[in-house]
Amino acid sequence: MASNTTVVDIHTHMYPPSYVEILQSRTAIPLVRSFPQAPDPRLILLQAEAEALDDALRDPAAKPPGRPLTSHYTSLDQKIRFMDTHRIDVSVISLANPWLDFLDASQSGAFGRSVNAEFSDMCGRHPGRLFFFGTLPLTAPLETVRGSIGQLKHLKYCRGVILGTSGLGKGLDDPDLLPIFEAVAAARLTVFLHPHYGLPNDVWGPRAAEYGHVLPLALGFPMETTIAVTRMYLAGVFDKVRDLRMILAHSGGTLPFLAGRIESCILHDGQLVREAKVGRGRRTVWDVLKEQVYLDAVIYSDVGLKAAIDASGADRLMFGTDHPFFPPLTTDEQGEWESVGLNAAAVAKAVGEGSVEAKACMGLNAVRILGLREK
Ligand code: 5CU
Repeated sequence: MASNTTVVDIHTHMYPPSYVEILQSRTAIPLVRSFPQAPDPRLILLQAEAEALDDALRDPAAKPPGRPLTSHYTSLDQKIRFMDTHRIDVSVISLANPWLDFLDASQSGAFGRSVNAEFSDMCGRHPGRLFFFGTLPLTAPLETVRGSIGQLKHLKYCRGVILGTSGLGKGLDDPDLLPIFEAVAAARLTVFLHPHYGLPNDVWGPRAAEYGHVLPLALGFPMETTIAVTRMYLAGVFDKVRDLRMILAHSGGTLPFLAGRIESCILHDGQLVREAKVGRGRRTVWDVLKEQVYLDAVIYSDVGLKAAIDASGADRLMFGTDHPFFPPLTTDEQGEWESVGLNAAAVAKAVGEGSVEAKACMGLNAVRILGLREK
């Protein structure tokens, strides 16, 4: 990876031990469970893993569900070691999915406060090397969520909030979410939008179990992000909250590729035209992509990355690793990860190794956009 420039990883997760404890106490997904057929406890997160979980609970010879919960998910020392191995100068860490989405309203406010404090404390142990995106207790009452935004605004190393696509349960075009977007924007916190729910299991067909996690992760996650942001756009959220700034995970899902089609469908929609929603002065999806959206560079190929750069601009792309997900399967986890190398190589191939744009995407954009040099 580039050694003569600042490298910032803005897409890198952790589950602190207090969160793992909650997952260990659960009987429904998301959960952590040990199985006799696997050496490490298993982290089972996705609805697409439910059937494999049932199989493994019934039959000790069945393949273990989910993924191994290694120290890469939970240990701060391991995060720093990973950064050192990959010559990453700064990481903006975030709680991994599904955040606090599954917690009861009576629990989520207090737990959110403590997990945000835990992230803040981890950053404080490595000043200048670690920043974080906080987590909002979206199942709690609005005043509690507002309180959490107030907390995050004053935490020295916090640079935004990580958000899933479910919002308050009805998605991100829900009018009841507007006060939260407004409060986040007013606190100058950037939203890092990340998928978790994918698409309904039946989309993957009766042979899905033969294909591992490929379909939900490669296609379900990006489509989820694409749909969530398109719904926000159609509901006018970006116009209503002009100061809202969002980083979209996985280079915006398929948004850079599909923005033209979304635009054409809007222009040719009889209902929208009749309701005068397609008039002059309308900000297009392209405008929003260039003015209110940033994209991470977690797309593993220069082809997708070029589309992302064309859509949002090389000054709005930010490198990420998705650590601790996608570890190497056949080489030492303490060595270099192929998944990280693929994303770095995609940047070099898309804009030229060592170019001004490459330095921007690998780190300088993140420093500027997230204010990583601000005291
Ligand atoms: O492998 C996976 O399931 C995941 C996940 O759940 N979240 C993520 O950010 N990347 C991969």
